[in-house]
Amino acid sequence: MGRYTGHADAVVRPRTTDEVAAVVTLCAAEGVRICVQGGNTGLVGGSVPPSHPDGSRPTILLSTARMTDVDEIDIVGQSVGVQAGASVATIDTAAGRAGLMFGVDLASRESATAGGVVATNAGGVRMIRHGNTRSQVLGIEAVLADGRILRRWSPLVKDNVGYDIPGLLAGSEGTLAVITGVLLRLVRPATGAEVAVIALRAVDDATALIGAARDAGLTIEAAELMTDAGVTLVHEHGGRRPVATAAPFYLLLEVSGTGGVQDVLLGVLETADGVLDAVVEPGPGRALWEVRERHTESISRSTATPVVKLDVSVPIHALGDAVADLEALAGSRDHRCRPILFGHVGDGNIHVNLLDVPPDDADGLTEAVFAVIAGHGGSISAEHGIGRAKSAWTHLGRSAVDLATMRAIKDALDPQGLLNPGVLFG
Ligand code: 2HG
Ligand code: ZN
Repeated sequence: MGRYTGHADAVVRPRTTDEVAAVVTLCAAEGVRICVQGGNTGLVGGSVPPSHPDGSRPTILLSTARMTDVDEIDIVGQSVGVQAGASVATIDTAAGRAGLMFGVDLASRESATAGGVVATNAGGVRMIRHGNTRSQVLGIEAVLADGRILRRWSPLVKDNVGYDIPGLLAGSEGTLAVITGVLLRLVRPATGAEVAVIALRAVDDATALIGAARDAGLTIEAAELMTDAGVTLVHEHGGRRPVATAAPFYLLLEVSGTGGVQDVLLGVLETADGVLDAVVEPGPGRALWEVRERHTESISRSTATPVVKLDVSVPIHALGDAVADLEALAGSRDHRCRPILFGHVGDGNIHVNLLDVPPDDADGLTEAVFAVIAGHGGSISAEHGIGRAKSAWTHLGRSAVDLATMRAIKDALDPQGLLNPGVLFG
């Protein structure tokens, strides 16, 4: 993104949990701060060390790049234990060899790591079907801020003894412990999947179509919204236009079911409102997915100033109005920039990307977007987390008591404030 820079006095690349524990023990004794980095694909600056003003404590970058082991798949129990640095693609490939899959998928799958997606509770394109990363975590191994190793590692589906520590570390953004390993739930891949890109007149046509597909008995595997501006930008960077007819909005819909999925899907498309054109591709539909997955990179290559990237969500019934308000805001006299909106429409999640924003207007524009989202009862962070990008605005998403509770947990687990300083709490 070209937005975040920082300083590390050293980089350590441990291979084992014991090595991580040894490093953290030393850091705790010497008051050294630790920024953990997995694939470094996060979009809120959470894996970039802080800058280094005079007199600040030394910081190390702890990279999980060498912690890439993937255990043997437990086919009956549908789970796998992995080290934190194993990539999402590696885990999914290993699961695939056993006839299973990892329920989390995202465009950065080749680089994003297990530790990173758990630490950020990543959402991704399969969330509508299998839930977020937190729901895939059966067990966790982590090094606490004092160097002790915490291991809750049970494949039991039912195990109700006290606090949900794996659930707490999921989404903790490196602020509570260093995640070194994860025991992940695996899921069964869809049968008979079909992928369609549908050119649509309006956002509300997309949500109605998703409902109609469900009513027709189809299972929604993914539902992604794109705009003409986004598709055109990807096309300018070498991507294919998915549908011949240009339209204000496009819905990428992946559905599955038992028998005759394509016929059922075509029936839904024929009767749905606002459909201007559509193309259907059986199987994994990689060619159709390409245009969606190339959005982030095409955006980064097209903006004159660092992109203002805001990952927000609104109730599904408010999506159409929220998108209209955001586009109007970007074109208003007060804030001139180029908006590219896309995202996981089935989850009410819009990725607001604002290009060519004058640097002195980045914060003002961010606040204006958050005001629109608040007006529709939405969230300032749908799936990317808080990181450094949004730490000044957590009060817009959580009450004072809620924030104080988070702070109390942080202080209890990391009393010296060594783990990922500047992230989440600012
Ligand atoms: C995606 O859905 C990612 O592709 C990135 O969450 C979103 O670049 C973005 O705004
Ligand atoms: Zn996303």
